[in-house]
Amino acid sequence: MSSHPVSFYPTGNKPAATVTASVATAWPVEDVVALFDLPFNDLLFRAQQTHRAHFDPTEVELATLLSIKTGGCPEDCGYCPQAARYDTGVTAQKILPLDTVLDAARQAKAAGATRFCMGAAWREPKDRDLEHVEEMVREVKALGLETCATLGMLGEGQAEKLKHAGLDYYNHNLDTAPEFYSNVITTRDYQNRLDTLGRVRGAGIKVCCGGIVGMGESRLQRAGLIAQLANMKPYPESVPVNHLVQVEGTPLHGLDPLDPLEFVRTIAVARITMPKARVRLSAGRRQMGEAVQAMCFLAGANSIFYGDKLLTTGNPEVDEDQALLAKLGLHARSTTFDARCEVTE
Ligand code: SAM
Ligand code: DTB
Ligand code: SF4
Repeated sequence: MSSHPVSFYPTGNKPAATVTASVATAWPVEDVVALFDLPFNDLLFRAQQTHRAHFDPTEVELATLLSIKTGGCPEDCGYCPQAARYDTGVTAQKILPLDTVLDAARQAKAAGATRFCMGAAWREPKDRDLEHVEEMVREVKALGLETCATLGMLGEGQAEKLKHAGLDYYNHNLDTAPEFYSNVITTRDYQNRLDTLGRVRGAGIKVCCGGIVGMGESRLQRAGLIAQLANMKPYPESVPVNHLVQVEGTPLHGLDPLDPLEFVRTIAVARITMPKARVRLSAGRRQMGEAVQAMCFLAGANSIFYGDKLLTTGNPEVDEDQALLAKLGLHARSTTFDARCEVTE
């Protein structure tokens, strides 16, 4: 059993027989490591079995991202091109006007996306910023898209306002294991992130929470991140697994790249430990190539960011993604109602 404070390991969602006390861990980190250590084929077989028990294995969700407020962020996240303190060539911009956001949302819908995620380079939104975002959420939702926002830490009452505006998902990542966290970020701590996630849950908004791999963490630390996510009660409905996009000027630029098979393993372990979640193959696809992406789908990824840009960095072109999905016999999810993603246990 780990020596972390219990608040990092809330009671989890494994079958009751294996839960022996109210603080029992659904996925002790050593069980997660054991999954990572399986022979590759065994791990992928288990992930496929889990995936097929809960989802149509040929269906992939398409989520389009838009940076509604780019750059100039006061935080020091070591991977992020939008942190003002790093010289990355990203210039700070003001929040986008509503019309620009709605044009992008209409285009995303026309291209086949069902979810639209609005991202802002804030430590936390000010109330007057939030009012703009609430308006965006209301209008994007009215177009018939699922709405998601990622705006940084939320304060008292802010999640409720977003819920009232019609927000379906809030994205706030744990990013990495608690043990590795301070190597990457010092301007906010792990508990701050858990607090925001608690507010999101408390307001009845679905949780989109994942992390980044390839930041120099160990396998044990990758397992630690997955254990954190899987042990939330309930675990997140949506789990973005990002491969670090190395951006010149950020402290994490120049690291040795992660073995792509280790990335595939991370997806498989996320699928097995969070069977009903949408596991999103997120940042880093452009650098990955088709074969690695195909393995990620085999490992249980069933969502991607779709559109030629993430927030500030590139993503595969829409045509390329359409061709890849066709080549693999995958099809885009067509509805915004996802009963299987109602994670209740
Ligand atoms: N500012 C808000 C926050 O940090 O919560 C929202 C936007 S932030 C860019 C959202 C997430 O994008 C981060 O938590 C991180 O997981 C991911 N991200 C940022 N830069 C990345 C990079 N270079 N490679 C991979 N993922 C990245
Ligand atoms: C998430 O987990 N990944 C997305 C989204 N949530 C907001 C962001 C990826 C950002 C990659 C770097 C960039 O484009 O700036
Ligand atoms: Fe700011 Fe978010 Fe980037 Fe961190 S990840 S520097 S909080 S925009």
